[in-house]
Amino acid sequence: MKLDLATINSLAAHLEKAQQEVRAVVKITDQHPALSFDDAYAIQYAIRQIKLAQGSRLAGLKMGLTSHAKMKQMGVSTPIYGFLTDDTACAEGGEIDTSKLIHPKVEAEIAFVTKAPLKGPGCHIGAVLAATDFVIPAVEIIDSRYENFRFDLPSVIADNTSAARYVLGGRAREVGELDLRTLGVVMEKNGQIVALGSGAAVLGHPASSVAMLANMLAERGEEIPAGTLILTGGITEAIAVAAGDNITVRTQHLGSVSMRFI
Ligand code: OOG
Ligand code: MG
Repeated sequence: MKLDLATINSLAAHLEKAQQEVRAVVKITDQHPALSFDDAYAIQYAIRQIKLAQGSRLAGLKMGLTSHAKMKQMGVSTPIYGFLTDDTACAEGGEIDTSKLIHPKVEAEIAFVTKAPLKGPGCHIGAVLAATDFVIPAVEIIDSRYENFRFDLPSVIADNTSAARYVLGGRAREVGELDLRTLGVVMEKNGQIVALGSGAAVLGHPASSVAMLANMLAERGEEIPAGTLILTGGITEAIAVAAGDNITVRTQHLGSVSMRFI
């Protein structure tokens, strides 16, 4: 299906309003069952335009559903991408206000920052590693705007892949010193280990998530510019959080990222 521009803009405004009002809505494919991936990304780009017009700045890009743990949890099998804005960055060791979120969940991720542009098609791990300035551990706080966190792929793409907040922390390192596949990650909630995994959970190697992003963007004639922050996707399943919870993610060789939900 190819939605007309007015429908794309009104669905974008609808999802943006749900986020502003901290209110879950029915997934948009209930009303538009034939929504295509192209339509869904068009809605996501329209949300991006709304946010930029409101004064937010683009802070980076994200991949989602890149690990089997995440795909299994959400019942889908294709990675997707979205965008991050500067006003959703939260301080390491800081507090995150749950009253502004619907039903937040946390994900342990490895983030990349590029030093050269990456362009598909044909982008591969080698090109990504050569273009990487540094990697840094991250926690993404996702918050689907859909009731019960239930969606299909077109709905979640339109909803900017549930992006809500993110925290960078720990220690930035050059990739040459690290084996990102065997890098261990442990997530603790209130001192208890709730999830663990290693970098290979993300498409075999987190850099392949960045390569896939470059190749997906190429389909729209876009590239990843130098200096882009990219969250490569949750290594483990996402963990629900509520006010009072403390989260710490410890990533081997990269230190820890912590936050408290209030
Ligand atoms: C979609 C976003 C998934 C990740 O890291 O896999 C994501 C969702 O599960 O709500 O950000
Ligand atoms: Mg994520």
